[in-house]
Amino acid sequence: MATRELHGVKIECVQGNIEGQPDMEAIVNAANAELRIGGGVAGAIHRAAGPGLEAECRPLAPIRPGEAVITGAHHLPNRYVIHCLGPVYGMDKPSDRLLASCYRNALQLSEDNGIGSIAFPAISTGVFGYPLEPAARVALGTIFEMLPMLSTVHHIRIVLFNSADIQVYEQVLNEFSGK
Ligand code: AR6
Repeated sequence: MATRELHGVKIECVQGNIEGQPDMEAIVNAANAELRIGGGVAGAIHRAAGPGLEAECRPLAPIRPGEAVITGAHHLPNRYVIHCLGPVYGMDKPSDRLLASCYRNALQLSEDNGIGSIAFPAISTGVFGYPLEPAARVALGTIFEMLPMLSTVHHIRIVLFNSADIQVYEQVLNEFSGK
């Protein structure tokens, strides 16, 4: 686990499961355009939330790459789920700008809803094929850029599924925070 505190915001990278973060007010879904159950992060979140989540999502779909929408969390222990559609790497272009929009829009929705804590997965780095290190640079770079603008969000967590992934994020976090 790596933790930094900057502009009064705690930023941490942890290994774990996105649907097992009960202390976070919001969790982010690496969604599909239709906001349906799917695999990976979306599958884990929808299974844990129950069918009410898909029902709430239906009128909000479809969304475009880079966009984010917010719903309740149903049977999850959190208060909100923020659904982001990441870019399919090499197909939805420019992929870096679209991926940055996901993080920016999710943080903006958090501010608009008075959310204090938010956990992100590594959006687009699974089925959507975004290479991990460039994705980590976009994710953390966008989060760092937003820090001075945040007032309600005071805790940001990135949840990585496996130990190789967390090493990459820790290295990028160290670089960005000058350690
Ligand atoms: N908790 C945290 N991270 C996870 C989990 C989990 N439970 N499961 C996978 N990861 P992905 P994408 C990691 O494929 O690339 C879906 O089927 C995974 O190792 O979930 O944005 C949707 O329906 C990877 O590093 O999201 C969409 O169609 C990262 O989370 C499509 O896949 C993202 O993997 C979205 O693709």
